[in-house]
Amino acid sequence: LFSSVELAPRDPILGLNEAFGADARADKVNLGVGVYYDAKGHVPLLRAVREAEKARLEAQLPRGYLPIDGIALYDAAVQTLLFGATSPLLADRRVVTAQALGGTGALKIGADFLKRLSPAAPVAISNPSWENHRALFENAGFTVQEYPYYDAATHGLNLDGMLNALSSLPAGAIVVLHACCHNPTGVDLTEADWARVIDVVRARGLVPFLDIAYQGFGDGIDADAAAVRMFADAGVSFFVASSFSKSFSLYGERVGALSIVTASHDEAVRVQSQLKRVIRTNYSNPPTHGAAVVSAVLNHEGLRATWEAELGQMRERIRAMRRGLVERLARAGDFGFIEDQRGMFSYSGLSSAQVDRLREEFGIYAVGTGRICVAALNDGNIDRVADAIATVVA
Ligand code: PLP
Ligand code: TYF
Repeated sequence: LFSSVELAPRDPILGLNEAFGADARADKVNLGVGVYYDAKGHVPLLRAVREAEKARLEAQLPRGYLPIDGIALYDAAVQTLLFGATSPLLADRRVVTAQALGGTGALKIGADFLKRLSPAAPVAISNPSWENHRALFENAGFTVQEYPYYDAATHGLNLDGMLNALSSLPAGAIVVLHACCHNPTGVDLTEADWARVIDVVRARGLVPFLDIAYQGFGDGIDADAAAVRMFADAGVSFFVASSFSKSFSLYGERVGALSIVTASHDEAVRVQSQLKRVIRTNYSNPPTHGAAVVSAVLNHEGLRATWEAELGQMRERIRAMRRGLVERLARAGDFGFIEDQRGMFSYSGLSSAQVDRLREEFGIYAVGTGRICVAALNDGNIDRVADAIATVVA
């Protein structure tokens, strides 16, 4: 049966993790995978999470099935975080939200749903994008193309290239957009840039699919949702895949959501019924623990304040590391763009040969494209990392 099965290539990022694990050097540094580490180099267990988990454990709850679209209070909390508590879309009940298996699971059920709705639509993702975007939409049966995004010469956004490409897409094309903290570049659109993208989306009749996996890691919870809220105000129908993997440090619990903005409550009811059908045939219903914890935190004033403070500390620590790296690299060149980039990642501009040298000579692991996870830097490794980068770019 399996004699002709070929060996699949490793995920370039998760494969790097395996190589890092096997490296015996004590001073190795993993700047590969997109995970937030605290100042001591550990994946944090947030205090808000710990307190909510303790209460849940003590309550000794039964383990029944959740509804197909998850915990209702969780879905409502997701909507408030994304669209804002006073959004008229929520008052009009035009948004359908389903708890999903992380941001990845949200993209997957969104892609499957769209395939039923618009089977022939092309999908456009940014160049570059998170590797899984292409794979997820191709696996759902779509043809995936790219729109220009990153400008290597300026380490910034190629807005004209992006707008031109979007303007030439056919009506109904699906456009995957990183709402904030772009993975892998760290380069985001300004609100003025978003306004221009929204103009094209409206004029061409495109279908926006926003991916927001790092809300709160850029400039704050509300500031990072600016694009989502601008699309909401624009009166278009669109999709949002969101994740709490990073913002709650709950990677392995698989906590995310898909939200679909529709034109009316009547539409929302019909869309919800079809989305539930997609979920049923994928995994019946989602797991309880992670979403129950997030819901308990977001719906409790004290725990929510604790979480917001902890998220703020993570955000500020990343920004301090960006600043620290730029300062330490000043002798090797102008790396000021690293401080302008947002979220966990930076496209450092390092070549694949320089990334190889970092790994082989210094035990510092980065993605071959030059992407580094700034959230893996700390006071104990930043000098070594800066020295090593200065050496390989010299
Ligand atoms: N989308 C982007 C852009 C990401 O970087 C990630 C990160 O893993 C995800 C989605 C998926 O997140 P999750 O781990 O919640 O599936
Ligand atoms: O880009 C990253 O590093 C994170 C983690 O297949 C990740 O988004 C990487 C690859 C993958 C799943 C998650």
